[in-house]
Amino acid sequence: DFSCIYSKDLLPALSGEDTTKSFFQELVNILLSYVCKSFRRSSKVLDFHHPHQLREGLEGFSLELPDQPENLEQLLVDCRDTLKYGVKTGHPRFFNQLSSGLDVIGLAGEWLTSTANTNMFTYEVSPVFILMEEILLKKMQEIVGWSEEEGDGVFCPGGTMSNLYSVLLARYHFFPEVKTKGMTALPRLILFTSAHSHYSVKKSAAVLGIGTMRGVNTLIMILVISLSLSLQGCVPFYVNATAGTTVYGAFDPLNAIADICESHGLWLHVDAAWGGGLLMSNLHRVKLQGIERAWSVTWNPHKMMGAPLQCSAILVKKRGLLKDCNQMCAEYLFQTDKHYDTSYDTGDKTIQCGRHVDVFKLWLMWKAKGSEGFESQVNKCLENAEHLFDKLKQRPDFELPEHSNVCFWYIPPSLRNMSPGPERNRRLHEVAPKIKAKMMEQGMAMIGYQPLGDKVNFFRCVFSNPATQTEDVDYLLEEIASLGHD
Ligand code: ABU
Repeated sequence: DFSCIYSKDLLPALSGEDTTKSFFQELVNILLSYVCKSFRRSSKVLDFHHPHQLREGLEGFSLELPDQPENLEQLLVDCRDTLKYGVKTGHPRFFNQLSSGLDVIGLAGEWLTSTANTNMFTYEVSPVFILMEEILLKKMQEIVGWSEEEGDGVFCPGGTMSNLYSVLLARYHFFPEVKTKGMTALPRLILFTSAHSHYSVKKSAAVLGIGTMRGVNTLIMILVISLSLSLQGCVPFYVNATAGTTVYGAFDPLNAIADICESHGLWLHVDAAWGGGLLMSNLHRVKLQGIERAWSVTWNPHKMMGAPLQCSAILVKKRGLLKDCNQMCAEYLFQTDKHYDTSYDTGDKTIQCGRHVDVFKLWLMWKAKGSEGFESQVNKCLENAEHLFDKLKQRPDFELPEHSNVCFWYIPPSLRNMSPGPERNRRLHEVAPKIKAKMMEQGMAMIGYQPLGDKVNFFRCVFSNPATQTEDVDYLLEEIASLGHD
């Protein structure tokens, strides 16, 4: 009974050890019950409530902050309720995001990381994690195909930050004076990315004061635009190619883009945040052929490799560039007269100061599965995608464009005999959001949708959850068809 016990009774309180242990035992029971429930197909993916309902407080679950301390019984109830009203992203029928699944070893790693509660800036406070980061980065660089002498990198808070690093480093590589003189010392810079690339590339250009970019649909456009811009006094310097676009899962032809970048002296970045996981698979890595020619690569193990959020790496071919570009030599942290090899004080390579430990969970997962385990996991995700694709092709009530994320429309009976045109598109645009709303109210599965270019709202089904089986894919289709039937 924790109703008369308060946080002040826990460690560091004198004789708080036993109470602390009991409190954690109870909390672990709550977490374990949630973990088991997350994998149970009979349990809901979510118990949806509108923001105002959650805000007002449900069944005694209040989000308001008190002036007086609450007892530990109440805190445990709050923990249970927090999980209850959240979304079970590890559920086999959660298809909503590129990052999904609940890897038990990864979770254990995350728990340990939080317990250690340290900071990744210096070796003196993070000796083991700093070395683990070095070893993981080396391994990933080797898998990308860089030589022993090449390669540097850092784990970042997400793919957007990794992409930001790539633009920052490319700019510094060509114009090191930017660090001290700023953008006014530079000519007008131009970067290229395809229309389907992740919006973070555009955001990076805005954040870094470049403020301009061209969306290019074909390779030849890079060539043509690049030449014409050079004539106008602008300096093209960077091309982002995507290996696994966010919506379609499409792969840019990396070798062809690398040829153009080489002939024009442009920095080639490959955003493999989503598709990077395929590098683990001998069967599927062919889609990323040419990635070894990139100057930088974004790769998010929290996507297809199933590491718990967050786990994203920026890999940089040129050693030393990260440090030269970002180091500020703060003397209170990065003293040069320490008694160990201070090249391991890697924090000054980053644009952050404090940095969360994102590496331990991935390191532990790699130990637990081996590279081969990741390969099977990735292959399984692709098999699920193929299964869905085959099923959709056999059904008259679904239509799909051809892409490697499985994107499709459900066609309700009332639209099946309508000829293509604006009216059909207008009505089809409303179908996916309506089905998703019903799906969320019901809570048994979850999938995302979006419009793109000239295409009206369509579903995007992504596979990164190793718990998902073909029966879950079949369930999803039936669920959509039954919710969408008019
Ligand atoms: N940063 C891209 C994540 C997008 C998604 O999960 O749908």
